[in-house]
Amino acid sequence: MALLRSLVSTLKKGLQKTQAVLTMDLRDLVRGRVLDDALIDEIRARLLKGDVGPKTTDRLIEGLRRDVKERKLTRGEDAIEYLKRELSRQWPAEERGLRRAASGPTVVLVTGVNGAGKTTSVAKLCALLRSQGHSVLLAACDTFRAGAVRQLEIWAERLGVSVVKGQQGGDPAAVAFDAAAAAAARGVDFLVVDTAGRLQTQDPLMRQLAKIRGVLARRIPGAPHETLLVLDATAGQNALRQAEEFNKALGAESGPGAGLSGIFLAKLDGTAKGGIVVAIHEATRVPVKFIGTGETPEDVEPFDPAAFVEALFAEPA
Ligand SMILES: Nc1nc2c(ncn2[C@@H]2O[C@H](COP(=O)(O)OP(=O)(O)O)[C@@H](O)[C@H]2O)c(=O)[nH]1
Ligand SMILES: [Mg+2]
Repeated sequence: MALLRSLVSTLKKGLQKTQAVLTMDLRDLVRGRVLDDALIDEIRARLLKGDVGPKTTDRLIEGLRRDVKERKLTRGEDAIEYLKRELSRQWPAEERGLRRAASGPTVVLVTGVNGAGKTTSVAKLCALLRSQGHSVLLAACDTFRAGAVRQLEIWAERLGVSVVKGQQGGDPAAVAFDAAAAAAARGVDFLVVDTAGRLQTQDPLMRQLAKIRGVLARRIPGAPHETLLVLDATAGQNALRQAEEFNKALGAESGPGAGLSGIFLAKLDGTAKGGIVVAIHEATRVPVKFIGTGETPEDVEPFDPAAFVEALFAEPA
């Protein structure tokens, strides 16, 4: 419980803006009122404003109306308890930790659009894994943007890990190949692969990503064990669309093991729309595995739905 409490307090920091809009608002809204149709309509508007998304919002509101009709809920405050309960239930006990290789290095491939927070999130994953006692090697596969390799190297120096890199403008798949070979030869626990920003609609770049995956798989059986999409939480419904489309472009429909295996939701500290976590999960079923709450490698948390919902609806301090 102490762990949960400390998680909740870190999350509360990251979710302050969301709380300001979604929760504090919601608590003020319902205080002392009867839970009638008019109030339910207002709650609905607040959920949409918090980016919980139309689909989830409709499901929640429908259930709320049903329970009110059956007289299970009567007071405005009951609505908060109901929403907390329903949102926690939305996440079954699915695997939210990193998938691991049965033997040899576990390969984590990180993708997403430009500026989403990929490189920073790679540093965060690295810091988290190092703090758990794992050895980590990084691959600088963003050969496109000038300064991208250097940015990763600076974090790597601070975190005390090595980076495999190539030529600026070179083939990122070649870097991936070298990195996989180095990871296998050195017997590291994790290889984390940073990549260039791409849009899910840019076919050549999506093919390049598929090529990187293929190269990793040839060198290390089962790799990449994780394909994480980094999303900018401040992008709201755009983030949701990216999740859906990257997942599809990576072959989610072609069977288990394809598609995305998880989401790293960055910049949760900068958004009033933390409800997007709920919407993304409902739309894609891809688990949010990590959240980013700041600009340093320490600003990362494994995603914990119970703590998340608790923080979302916590009374302001
Ligand atoms: N506030 C905040 N800023 C972040 C977070 N993650 C990344 N950033 C910032 O977002 C910007 C882009 O990050 P970067 O990792 O270079 O994105 P990339 O282009 O996807 O590799 C940088 O200014 C980062 O410091 C986060 O969780 N919170
Ligand atoms: Mg980058």
